[in-house]
Amino acid sequence: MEVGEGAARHSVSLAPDRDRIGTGRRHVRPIRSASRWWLVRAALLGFVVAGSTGCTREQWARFGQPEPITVQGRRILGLWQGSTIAALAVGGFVLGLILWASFRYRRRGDAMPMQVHYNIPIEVLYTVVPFVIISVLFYFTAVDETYVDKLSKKPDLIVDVVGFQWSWQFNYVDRDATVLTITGRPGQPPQLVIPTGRKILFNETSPDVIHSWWVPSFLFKRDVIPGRTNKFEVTVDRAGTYVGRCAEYCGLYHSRMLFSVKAVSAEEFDSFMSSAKAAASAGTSEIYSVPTAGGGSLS
Ligand SMILES: [Cu+2]
Repeated sequence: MEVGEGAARHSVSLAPDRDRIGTGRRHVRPIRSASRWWLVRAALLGFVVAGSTGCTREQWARFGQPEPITVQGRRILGLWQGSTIAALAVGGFVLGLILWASFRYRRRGDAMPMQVHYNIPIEVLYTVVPFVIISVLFYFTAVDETYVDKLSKKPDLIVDVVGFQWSWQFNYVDRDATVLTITGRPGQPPQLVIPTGRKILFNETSPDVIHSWWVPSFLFKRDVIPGRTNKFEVTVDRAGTYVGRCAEYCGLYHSRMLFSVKAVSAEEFDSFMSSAKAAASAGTSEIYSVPTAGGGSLS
């Protein structure tokens, strides 16, 4: 009798639930005007936040990157813009689906929604589509990275960069010999002068720990590693003075590893080299030096 009573209770308790299970379609209603009003308010808030940053249209188009001043930097900016647009498109699409499903199929009453199992075409789709997206991103990244890392057989200027605790040294090299050295100190950041429109090869070395040579306007940084020489090449096409810094935490005075890059015309560069060499030879400069018989380079 007890078993029979239990079975009866069980069957009775199921009946109301079964009656409440809906088909899913029966309860679908369009988004109410209150929900739309929330969407409008969210969009307005977005416009206010965007407008209050004070960014120009060009700055928005660069998605936060500084204006590039090198041929290679413009290529990097293009990759960054393409990747960001792809990320925004994917993110916006996914967010839209989440919001759409949340509003359209939100809970109404106690009815249980239609229960479904996996859907093979959809499973295949959301496995294949991300793979296609990362393949496209990988392709453009590989192509642009190869372009940025390309070195000329005959660069117009060679600069050996030495990152040390805690400043920088720049050695201008001509026919495998250093012709001028600029040495900075923590409170006395060095300024590297380079010509515009010329291919400049940088050779980086470090006598102590890992540093990272970074000029934000180049949209580029490269680690300076003890025991090896890292190379890269740039062609600066805009004159001006640009800040540089160490981008790898390297010790107590890492924050004082500042320097600047001054890009000038070829004529101005030639006159700079002459005057700097003259000052170094006369011993009137603490920053500039020319090679002596005893050497003196940090590298
Ligand atoms: Cu450093």
